[in-house]
Amino acid sequence: MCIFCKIVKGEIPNQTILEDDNFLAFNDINPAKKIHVLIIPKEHYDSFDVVPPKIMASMTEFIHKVAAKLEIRKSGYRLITNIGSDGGQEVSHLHFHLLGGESVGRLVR
Ligand code: IU
Repeated sequence: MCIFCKIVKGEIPNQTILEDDNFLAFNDINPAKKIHVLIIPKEHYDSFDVVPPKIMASMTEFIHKVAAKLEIRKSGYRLITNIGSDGGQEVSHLHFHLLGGESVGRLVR
């Protein structure tokens, strides 16, 4: 079982920000910014590349709720998902990095 599936099952502890029946948001163990939250579907999908669009629609709603709870919708944030080896993905369970709480700078020049 993958590490994020173990987190979903409660076998590995996490600092939960928000949870519902289908999604979980928790603090990254190695934060890159003041706010660094990972948002995952509880069901396992290897990456964004294989997630059904219907799941993404409800995941979008959940991500909005996470950003609202963190009170960063006005100040802004960055949302990233890495896909596969060239994309720099280390954990093969779809996750979005939500980064904020400070300026995250420019990603592409
Ligand atoms: P990536 O997109 O797959 O490269 O990102 C994986 C992230 O998961 C990375 O930021 C790790 O710090 C984070 N992480 C975690 O929060 N808890 C864990 O048990 C493991 C990785 I393994």
